[in-house]
Amino acid sequence: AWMAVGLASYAQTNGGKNPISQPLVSYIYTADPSAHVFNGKIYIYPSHDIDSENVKRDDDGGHFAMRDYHVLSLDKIGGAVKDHGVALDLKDVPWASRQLWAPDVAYKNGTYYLYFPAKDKQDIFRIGVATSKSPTGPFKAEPEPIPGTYSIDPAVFQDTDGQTYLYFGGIWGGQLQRWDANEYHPGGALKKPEEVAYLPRVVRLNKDMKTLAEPVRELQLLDKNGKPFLEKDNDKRFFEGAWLHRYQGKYYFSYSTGDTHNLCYAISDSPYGPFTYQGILLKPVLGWTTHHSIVEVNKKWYLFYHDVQLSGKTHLRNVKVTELRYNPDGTIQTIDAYK
Ligand code: FUB
Repeated sequence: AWMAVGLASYAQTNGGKNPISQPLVSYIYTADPSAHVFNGKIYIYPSHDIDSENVKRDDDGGHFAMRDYHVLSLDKIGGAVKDHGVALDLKDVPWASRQLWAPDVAYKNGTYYLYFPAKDKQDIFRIGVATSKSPTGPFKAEPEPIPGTYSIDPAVFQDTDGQTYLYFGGIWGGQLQRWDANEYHPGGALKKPEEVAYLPRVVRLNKDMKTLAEPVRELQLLDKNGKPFLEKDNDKRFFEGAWLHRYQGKYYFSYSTGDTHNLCYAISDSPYGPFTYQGILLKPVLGWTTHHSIVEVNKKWYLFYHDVQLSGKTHLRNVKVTELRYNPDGTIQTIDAYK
């Protein structure tokens, strides 16, 4: 069963200028939209934000206390949005204790795989997987997280040769600073301004889609001179929210810079990188976080993201979509969501 959300359109006009995106759903709060097209239909896998006024605020995003996932679907961009109800509940994830953060989904051989981060019983972020025969769930979680995974924000990319890659990581509340060479160091600190910034992670999945095929690697993210970013380059360095898409044979890695609120992107000839920084794809939006996905629908490209237009509160977000345009040389035109 699904509920019609009943939003007439995704965009309103700005005095005859470009369309300004409107929240896709307004009766629940949603964030971190991972969008996919399955069988010609658009499915969005967002976080489901809840009012957590009674959850103690900490510096690690503890008030992002999400407890379930809902799947949204649309027949076309601008069409009515359906909410398919609870697809996975925290209480049905045997290993998890709290904070169902940004998920993603992949399809293979008749099964949909939902990848999601949550804190385990030791309060360490891990990445789990849950499966369903339907893109809208309900999903059944595996009893344990994917062995060898850590931190947050899984994004799954399936290449044209059939290989599947998992991108993940997030610093600060996402705990990436606690992991060095895939080993856990509880005291791991954020980098100092002159130090080389933390790097996102990439790993190939096995054909079973539930286990890692190799040790997790650091994804090399370099500036145009081939140099890694320092922590003080925080308007460009990786913070969280990885996404990978392919366009005209090149691999595009995009991500959030967190405390400076940009979405940036980098290009490579390989899904493993090294990726060369290109620029900003989305300027800062209302709220502290934004988190995105990029997907092709009927030969046009779209950016799904969130802001806090409806609530004005950083932890109560709403997902949106806007068109993404490439230049002839393959670079992406920077989006200002409010112009
Ligand atoms: O939604 C919780 C966290 O906030 C996500 O995992 C991050 O990417 C940020 O959007």
